[in-house]
Amino acid sequence: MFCQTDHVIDMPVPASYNDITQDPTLRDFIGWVWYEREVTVPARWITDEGIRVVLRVGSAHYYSVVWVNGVKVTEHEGGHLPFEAEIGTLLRKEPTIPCRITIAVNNTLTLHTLPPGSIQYMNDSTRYPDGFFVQNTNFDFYNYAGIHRPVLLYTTPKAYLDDITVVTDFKDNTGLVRYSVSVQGAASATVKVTLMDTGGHCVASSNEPSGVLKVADVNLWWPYLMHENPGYLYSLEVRLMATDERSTYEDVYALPVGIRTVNVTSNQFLINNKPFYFHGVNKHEDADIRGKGLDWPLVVKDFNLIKWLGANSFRTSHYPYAEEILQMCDRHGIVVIDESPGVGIKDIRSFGNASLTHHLAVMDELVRRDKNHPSVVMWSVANEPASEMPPAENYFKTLILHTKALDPTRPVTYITDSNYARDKGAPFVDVICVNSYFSWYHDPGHLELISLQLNTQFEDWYGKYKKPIIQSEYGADAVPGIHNDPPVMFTEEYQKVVLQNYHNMFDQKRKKYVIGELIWNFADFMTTQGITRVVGNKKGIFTRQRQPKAAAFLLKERYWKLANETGTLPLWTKYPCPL
Ligand code: BDP
Repeated sequence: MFCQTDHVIDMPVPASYNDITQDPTLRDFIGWVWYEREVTVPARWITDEGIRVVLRVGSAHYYSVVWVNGVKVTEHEGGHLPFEAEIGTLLRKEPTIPCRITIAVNNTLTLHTLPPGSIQYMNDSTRYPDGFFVQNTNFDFYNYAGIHRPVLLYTTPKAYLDDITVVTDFKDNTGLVRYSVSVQGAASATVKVTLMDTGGHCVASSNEPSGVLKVADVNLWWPYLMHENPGYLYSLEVRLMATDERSTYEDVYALPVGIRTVNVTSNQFLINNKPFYFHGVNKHEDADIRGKGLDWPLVVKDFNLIKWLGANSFRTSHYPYAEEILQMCDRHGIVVIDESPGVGIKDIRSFGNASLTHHLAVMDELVRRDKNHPSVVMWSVANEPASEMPPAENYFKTLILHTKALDPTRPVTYITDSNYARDKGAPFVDVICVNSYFSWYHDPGHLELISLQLNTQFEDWYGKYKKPIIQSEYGADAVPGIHNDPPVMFTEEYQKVVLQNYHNMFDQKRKKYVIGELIWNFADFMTTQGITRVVGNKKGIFTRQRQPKAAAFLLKERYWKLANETGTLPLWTKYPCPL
């Protein structure tokens, strides 16, 4: 039984709740918030017992409990991945009243959540009121909360397609699509799979729930700027038929399939056996007003900016992004390093069994969600953990081996800022990803040191591990419109010169073993308040409103030069449509 509270406000979904009102306590709120709405479902969903009704939450940050008509249907831990519950029986219990969906969401982070955090009570009553506490975290973005992605009701037949796994390969001109279909709710079923090209023509088919489809004259999936026609997607139509004593069920799912391979050597990253150089960005799900809520105009704007920049890739720093974004990457050929929310693991207590068990479960959810995206070419299990701490060795060995077992087809990494000699997890990764901020956090103001220090960084890591290296973050804050020549920190000029110095060294090393460069950051983003942040982190090459700073033009010039040198430009760049 629920009582209506006296303080109920309108709250959009999807959106973070923090920046929607003028209420400072809601902006910085820690604890439970409650969402509720009533929906009327089609009558057939109630009368037809052969229909499964599913409630799907795209993501809610951080811990969620879900009720339907006052009955608890599920709980979920973790802020960036979807979860579901079957609710058909509850609708049928009270068919005359609308369906009431209640979701309680708690954003508290503890030592065992991902990302971790801690609640600190301030007990000095001369300085703090009774019960005063703060949420401490070790990551540099605002802990936006609420229901961040769409909440959907959908139906399937009682016998349904539960999962599809696709792994692709090719030999000469023939594409190979290894697939397996998992079915639920039927003792026996027939499955028919048909692979269609973009013209809707069947190119291969089978009547088995698993097998290998052969595609003659295959159109491979290529990254943007590596091929004239990037992001080619076939469609795998999977059709399930099952019968029981009552009825016949038919479930159909169309999965976009990009046929491509990924391999890593000691100094190269290969897509379809050709060297791929990551020239891209790190992003955040972050914007004015909606915080981390999915926002289609913003998503499309960002893809336009990525393509304008000549970027071919991004990392989902520092958590899994909305699957709608990955679908866009598949279609546009934007390559993704898919990162777990393992950011800010700095406290030794966050390396224990409770944390590891949860981290493994998050990798299960992430791989299950994203395994079929051709754009995803590597998993990143964490960002800048305290990888020099002794427990990091066992933690990352377990985590990386687990992820490889879940998905043997993709390389696995984590992002380090640790010293090469002390890093405990590096032996287990396939690609070394290093973040460094020379002339910013180290030797601030000393631009002249970048090339020496960056050279040392690369030689040390490569010398010890003989694995390809991505510069997974580098950059400098620039407050837009602030200028100084000679460059000083926080000006647009300084940000540019930091980038130029890094680029000079990348150009020396990319012929050898450096396989990528990802700027920190694509756009300015919100952080917790602190003395080093002026309304957020300003390392974006675009402002938070997506306007370019001087560095954006520098990067654009470089990325298009790299594209011209290493890739094949898409047809539209040669024959642009008139605006
Ligand atoms: C890096 C972190 C990133 C921060 C960045 C910065 O990975 O999350 O935002 O530093 O301080 O170390 O700008």
